[in-house]
Amino acid sequence: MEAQVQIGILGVKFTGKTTLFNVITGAGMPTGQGGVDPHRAIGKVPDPRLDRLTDMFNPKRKIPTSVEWVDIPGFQAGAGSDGDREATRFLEHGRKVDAMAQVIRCFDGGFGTPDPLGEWETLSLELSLADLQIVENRLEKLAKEKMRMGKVANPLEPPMFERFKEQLEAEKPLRDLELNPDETKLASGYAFLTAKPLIAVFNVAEGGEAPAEAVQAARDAGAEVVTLCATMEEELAELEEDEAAEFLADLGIEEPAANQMIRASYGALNLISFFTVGPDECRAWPVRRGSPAPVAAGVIHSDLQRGFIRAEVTAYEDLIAAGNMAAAKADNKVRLEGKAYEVQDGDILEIRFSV
Ligand SMILES: Nc1nc2c(ncn2[C@@H]2O[C@H](COP(=O)(O)OP(=O)(O)OP(=O)(O)O)[C@@H](O)[C@H]2O)c(=O)[nH]1
Ligand SMILES: [Mg+2]
Repeated sequence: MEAQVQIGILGVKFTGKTTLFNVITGAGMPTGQGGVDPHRAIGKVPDPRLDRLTDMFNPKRKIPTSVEWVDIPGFQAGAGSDGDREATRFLEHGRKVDAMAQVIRCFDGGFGTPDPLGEWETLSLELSLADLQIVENRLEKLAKEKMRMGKVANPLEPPMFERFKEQLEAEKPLRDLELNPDETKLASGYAFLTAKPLIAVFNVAEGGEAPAEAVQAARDAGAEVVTLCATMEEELAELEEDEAAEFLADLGIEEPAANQMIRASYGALNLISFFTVGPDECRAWPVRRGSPAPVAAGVIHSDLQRGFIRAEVTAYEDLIAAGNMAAAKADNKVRLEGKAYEVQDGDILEIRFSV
């Protein structure tokens, strides 16, 4: 099965990326040895609401949303600027994912004094330089085009790329810029790294804390922030469920790493979940917050978007309160919504369509 969302795990060498990847996916890849190619694994997104719906409808299949995690080998500082192919490979992998999670070392582990703020700034700089190079190339091409033809094909482009250049030269990410829909479309073709949603993962020593200034820097750049201890969670994964819960509580950890990572990813990507239910399957689907019903229908199948007529919508809480779908209908909790309806987190949808 194809995952609907791809998250890249990246950062400086030896920060615990593969350890975290193993914790999240159970993939059991060797740690402490770098490598050249990324590891990939699909992780299911746990959602107690889907469990509850499955209990109610007793379907043949329960299908949670899935995320593909891509564990990208670490990079060394200064990699992007010297044009070294090997060293900049992580940038290419980064371009292909929907969001990036930067793992930052806050533990010693024999690798020397941690420098979380330094690591954060180093990656930001690498990403900015890579984007700047694309922007400058584009501006150069546009200038030539203007010289040759007397004008550029798309007059939107020169001012937009000039703005991008200014932003990047001021060491600010492109995600901070407000773009109009035409510009958004234009920019999306370039897969700019600093425009991608970002998660800062502070990998701390057992009981440790992420330094406030590094957390602030990440927040200022619009990143979601996660703090965890990857090696401890690795041990946790070997325990039985109730033992693990006790261990978590003892350590004052509210949420295991995998859930934190998924929640942060959904936050960074601005995703919500909606559900489809029935005797065959109960299934969770991701969609961008603020999406109208036909777009959500399109996540299920393009035919459903193309032929969208109406959506039957029941809020998860209403269905649970009513006890079953028939009772929810009798309570007028099953609404008929049209094309403009904005899908809400937890909505249960039944799409009426005709193609
Ligand atoms: N003390 C401590 N060690 C850790 C922690 N997380 C990872 N390590 C150790 O750090 C070493 C490197 O971990 P990896 O997960 O391989 O690091 P990586 O970021 O994938 O490294 P590259 O792929 O080479 O960039 C391993 O020996 C881990 O056991 C942690 O939270 N605390
Ligand atoms: Mg690794």
